[in-house]
Amino acid sequence: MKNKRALFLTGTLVTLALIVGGSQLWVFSQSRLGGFVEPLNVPELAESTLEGSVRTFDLTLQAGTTEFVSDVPIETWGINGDYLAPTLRVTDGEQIKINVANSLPEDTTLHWHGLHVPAEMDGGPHQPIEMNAIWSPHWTVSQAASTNWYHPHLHGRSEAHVKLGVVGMFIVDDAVELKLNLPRNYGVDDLPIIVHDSPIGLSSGNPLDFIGELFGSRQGDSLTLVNGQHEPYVEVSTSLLRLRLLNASIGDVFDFSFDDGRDFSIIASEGGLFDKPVVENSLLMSPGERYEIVVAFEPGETVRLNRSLLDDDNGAPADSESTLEFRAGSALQNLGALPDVMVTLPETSLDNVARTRAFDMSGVEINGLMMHMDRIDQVVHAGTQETWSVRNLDSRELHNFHVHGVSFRVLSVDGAPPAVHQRWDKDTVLIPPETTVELLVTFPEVSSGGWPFMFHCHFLRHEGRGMMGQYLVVEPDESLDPSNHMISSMAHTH
Ligand SMILES: [Cu+2]
Repeated sequence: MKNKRALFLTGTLVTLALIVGGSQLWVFSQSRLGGFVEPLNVPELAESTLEGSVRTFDLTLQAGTTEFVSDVPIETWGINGDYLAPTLRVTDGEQIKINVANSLPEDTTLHWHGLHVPAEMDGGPHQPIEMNAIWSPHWTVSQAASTNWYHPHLHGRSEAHVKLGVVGMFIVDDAVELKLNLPRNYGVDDLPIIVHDSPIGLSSGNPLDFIGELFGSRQGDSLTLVNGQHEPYVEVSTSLLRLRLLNASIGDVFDFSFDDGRDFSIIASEGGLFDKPVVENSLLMSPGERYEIVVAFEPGETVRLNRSLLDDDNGAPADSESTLEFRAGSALQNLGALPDVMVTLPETSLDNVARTRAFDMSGVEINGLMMHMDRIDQVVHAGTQETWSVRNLDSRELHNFHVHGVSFRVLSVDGAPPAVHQRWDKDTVLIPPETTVELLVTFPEVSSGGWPFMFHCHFLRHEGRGMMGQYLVVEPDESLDPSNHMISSMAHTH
């Protein structure tokens, strides 16, 4: 099925005729893609069936094509479709099973980023799904209402598979969130906002980049897409809009703000709702991070969400551009005011810290090592807390740090308290050059059964080249010495 997702052409037209291979004639006109003429695509909620008390989802990973420019099909990958994936939505306490069929032309995996799952169900590099195979992880959802996501995590191939489009959102609901006066009408006043890269270099400025990419002759710049579109718009029908922001890019750090500089309320980070909304007018997000924000609108106004890119080399703000336009209707349904207090969260306490560990990130190494599938790097005891001190030793390169299977709290950034919106439960944190971030990590109550969890930089180019390590969660009476926990036999059985 052809997947129409045309990016509209605006501005000065440049008409190009290319003769390819002496026979095929390509003609198209373009100068700049986008232009806020296409309504925002909202990923569908994934359907599920009840098998007894188990909510079961069926996902098929598949290759297809998408027309980012009319009549120019580009190879994309998706789940239950040609590009991107449906939104999974589950409730705290429920038993779920996800049948993942791999119809892609390669082995892959599917990792539930942010979900607190048994290590065996995590979908990391040790749970490959071979071509034409079906993998069926299952677990009981046990975490607060939160915005999570899912994407491939095959060692060395995450970047390619994510860039081709295998990215979906994974929302957890719970009884506490349900009682609060928050927008939660999916697709109306509660929108998934997946910000990511175009699958190829759909250069926004130079048609030659785009054409070159089509024929594999050069690497153009990626465009920033929202839910798979460049510069779409949204019609707003309510006084408040909840945006579940996900930075699903392979290596961009976005600084989000609105073009009129308006304030918005940040209500949640990766681990769930804050105690109370935090008002800001900009928000920095590195790959893998999620924040939920609520924005207020006046009838009839038009506002754009802008993003600046932080330069990968030195962390300095680079170009700023609008990514999504909001058009408020002439009459808006009044959703009232956000609650002053949302949830009660345990204060951060260092009373029970069992151990402190240090992680030095540099180049594509952590503690001087690159990822090895058979090597356990760290062993922790189930149910304990540790402080992990993560240092970016590089003087120019940005990194970040993601830990599978857990949430953590950011204790400090170079010794200073983190920003207010960074102080609650997270699973991914930006680490600027020559900066140390101290984390309080709370490990699962049960051992990981010999299956490792990953910790890694979520700039996928770094991760894929080796900037990842593995930790095991073991019983309290087991050794913390990694050399006592060889996994070479397990790594090849699945
Ligand atoms: Cu990195």
